[in-house]
Amino acid sequence: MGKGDMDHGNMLVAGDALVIVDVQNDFLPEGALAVPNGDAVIEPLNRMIAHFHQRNLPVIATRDWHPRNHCSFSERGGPWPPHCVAGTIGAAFAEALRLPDDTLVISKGDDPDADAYSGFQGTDLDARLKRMGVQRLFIGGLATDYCVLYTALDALEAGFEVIVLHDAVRPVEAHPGDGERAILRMHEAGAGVLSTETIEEEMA
Ligand code: VGL
Ligand code: ZN
Repeated sequence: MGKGDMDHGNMLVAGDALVIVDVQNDFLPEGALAVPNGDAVIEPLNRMIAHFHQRNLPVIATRDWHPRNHCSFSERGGPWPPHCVAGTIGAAFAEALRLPDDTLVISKGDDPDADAYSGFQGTDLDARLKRMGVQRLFIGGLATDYCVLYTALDALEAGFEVIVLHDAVRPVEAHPGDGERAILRMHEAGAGVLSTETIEEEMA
């Protein structure tokens, strides 16, 4: 069985963890950096959160957590409007996202002079996951073509198996097709790509 063509008969077992990427108000419709239909990820993610929580498997939530003068903001010549400034409502997790109380929250992008799309960049996520015995990550959230993409690629690089939750991600699509290209890149790098419904059908 090649990497990426995993056995679906072992869904949600010890060693699995759910990683929810940047489901924050600023990335939802009406937010400062709205991802089209970004709120559509919440319902499938809430279902996955419930499945992981029921099985006592770890739930991790990353958040974009920028200082006001972050280098990715347009006023500093960066590509984005100001967004997810640490401590603001825009940086808060979506109200409708039902994160368990023991969710491991990973903040990233807090260095004013470095962009950090990946939840592994400048954080202790790798070490913490390995200490918890995590081997496989189920990844969903925002945005497919930035933080989900780089988090998944770094996870593979760090030796984790990765399954991207296809119906629980949405792209910014600064360029049309970026979302599907990102899915393809993750798949080519070794990630499995599955819908949450397929996972539910395959669950023990
Ligand atoms: C993101 C753009 C800028 C993301 C973060 O979470 O995908 N995108 N900062
Ligand atoms: Zn950002």
